[in-house]
Amino acid sequence: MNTEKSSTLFAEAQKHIPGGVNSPVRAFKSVGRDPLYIKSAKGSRISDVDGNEFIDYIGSWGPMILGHADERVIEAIRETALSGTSFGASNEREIELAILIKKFVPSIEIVRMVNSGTEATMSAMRLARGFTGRDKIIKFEGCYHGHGDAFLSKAGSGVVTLGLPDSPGVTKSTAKDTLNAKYNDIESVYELIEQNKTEIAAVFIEPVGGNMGCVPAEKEFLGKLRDVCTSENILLIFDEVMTGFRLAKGGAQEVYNITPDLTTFGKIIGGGLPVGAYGGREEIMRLIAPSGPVYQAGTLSGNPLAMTAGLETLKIIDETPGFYRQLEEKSAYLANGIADGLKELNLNYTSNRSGSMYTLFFTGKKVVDFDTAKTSDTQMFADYFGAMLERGIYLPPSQYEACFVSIAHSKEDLDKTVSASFEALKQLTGAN
Ligand code: KE4
Repeated sequence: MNTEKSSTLFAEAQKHIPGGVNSPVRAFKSVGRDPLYIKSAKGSRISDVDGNEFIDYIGSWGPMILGHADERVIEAIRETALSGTSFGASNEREIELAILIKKFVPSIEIVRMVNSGTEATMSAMRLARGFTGRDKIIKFEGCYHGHGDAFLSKAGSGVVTLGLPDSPGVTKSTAKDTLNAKYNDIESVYELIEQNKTEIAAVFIEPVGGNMGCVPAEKEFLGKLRDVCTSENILLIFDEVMTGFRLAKGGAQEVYNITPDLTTFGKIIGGGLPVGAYGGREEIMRLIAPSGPVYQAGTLSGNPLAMTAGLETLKIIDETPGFYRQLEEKSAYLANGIADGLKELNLNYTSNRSGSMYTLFFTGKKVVDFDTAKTSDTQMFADYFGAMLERGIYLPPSQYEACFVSIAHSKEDLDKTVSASFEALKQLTGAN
């Protein structure tokens, strides 16, 4: 496969941009290749500057649940842009999107728009500290909540992909207020609460982990987490930046039927433009300025262009009969097809799936947390990534990321992916 233009661009980019990229995990570092430069995308397909076309399972890391460049979303953005992109003043689309988010996610009584998932989690953390008067937070090893200082300890996504120890630049005083528990291990949470009695403001969790690869929370674990947060007056915050509007209309909290106190969103609610949001119980959200003393602000928050893209995306989801059933059927078809190939080749690699989030782990262990995810053979993953790319399948360039299936992925796409996976694994393992 010719990727000369991408490599030339990457060499140039490295003269001007840190590592040549504006987000680390895009650098393809852990898969030992130069990143591809993408020229265009449509539906399930993405094309690079060398004219190679791929079936895309990154989907901009989650936002493109409708597939790329959905005509209805593009038309809505185009039309809105003609009337201005950002006013730094209120516009009615902010109200429409807030109402639609509340319709989809009943636990949201009040919601604030921001411009990224990182902003959403940082703001939710400040709010939790303001509401409880407590300083510490519990997060889980392997979860990633954006690059806010407090969250960059034992984090997933690009942090673990690049093998970075907890990031330099985070002060000791900040780090001491972040406690790490083990995912799916309620005893590790009880222990931290016991050791830090009445000092913990919130527990942050990805209800389905997507940043150590796809690792769903066990229902009993999440239920016990809810109970202990309630009894200890600790806010339970679901980081649904990735799972929100992906796993169900109401996200993971609908799938698990568990109500958090606050929820953070991103990705899909921006429809491909930069948007994040956080929201939840009115008595908590009312503390946010200007209705309360906890300050948070943003020049482009709620801008009409981004609101339009998110609104149009959620409206299409809302108006498409059986949207999530179709997504589930496509995702199950893909995962089962790949699993059948593993069986036929007598390979005991494991995989996890939650709705349209899926990861094939190159380990024989059941992956239930960060430690078991890290038993994966990342070199084998890198080889598989390359073999799939050569066969026209564009996977997230890290063992510790999730694949995303969109409603635009056709049966032909899925069949091509399943056979590419079988051929790639056969080639790499020499299995018959
Ligand atoms: P952003 O600031 O990247 O919009 O969102 C941060 C974030 C927060 N919470 C969760 C659960 C997330 O998955 C993310 C961001 N996800 C990664 C992909 N694993 C973004 C990709 C990237 O860093 O380039």
